[in-house]
Amino acid sequence: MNKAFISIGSNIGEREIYLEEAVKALSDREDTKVESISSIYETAPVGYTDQADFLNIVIGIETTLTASDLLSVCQGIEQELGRKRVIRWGPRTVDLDILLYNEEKIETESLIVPHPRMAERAFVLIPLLEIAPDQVNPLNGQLYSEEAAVQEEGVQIWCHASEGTYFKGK
Ligand code: X6L
Ligand code: MG
Ligand code: MG
Repeated sequence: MNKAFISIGSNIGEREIYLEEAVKALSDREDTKVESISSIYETAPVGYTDQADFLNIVIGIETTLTASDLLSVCQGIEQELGRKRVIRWGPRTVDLDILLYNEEKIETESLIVPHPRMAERAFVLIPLLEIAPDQVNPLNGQLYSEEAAVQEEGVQIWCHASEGTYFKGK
């Protein structure tokens, strides 16, 4: 069994529904178990800033899929949920990015793991550290929690993991 972490973001339409549908699509699979789900964070857009705020989460999964097959599955879910690639770094119904796959370093034409620059993105690191505070960066062996002071600006809790109608327990 392989352990992976996936960042999921949405900034079009019913953002929470897209997150929920993406998690459900993964958890419905025989080959994948969703082990942990962070709180939902509302986050200011990074990269291309002239777009709506995102909802972001990070999930931890166990899967028998290879990293390459997991990427295909994530891209299939994005397509199912209506993602259209219009502008680079632009608005999207849903985006699933593989952050980590075991403690492997992967560099192929289509996939780089750990996700490049994930350690600089608060909308990734804050939810990751919530569910995996002891996670080590496979590139340098350092704890993500100690690598850099996490800049929390632009990232706030939107729905706490322990609260409400969120998809925990469904
Ligand atoms: C210089 C140049 C500095 C580019 C930063 C950062 C580019 C992040 C792209 C960058 C640069 C990205 C999300 C987002 C995107 C998301 C929030 C990206 C790719 N996805 N902002 N921006 N949440 N809050 O999921 O991350 S586009
Ligand atoms: Mg992304
Ligand atoms: Mg992506």
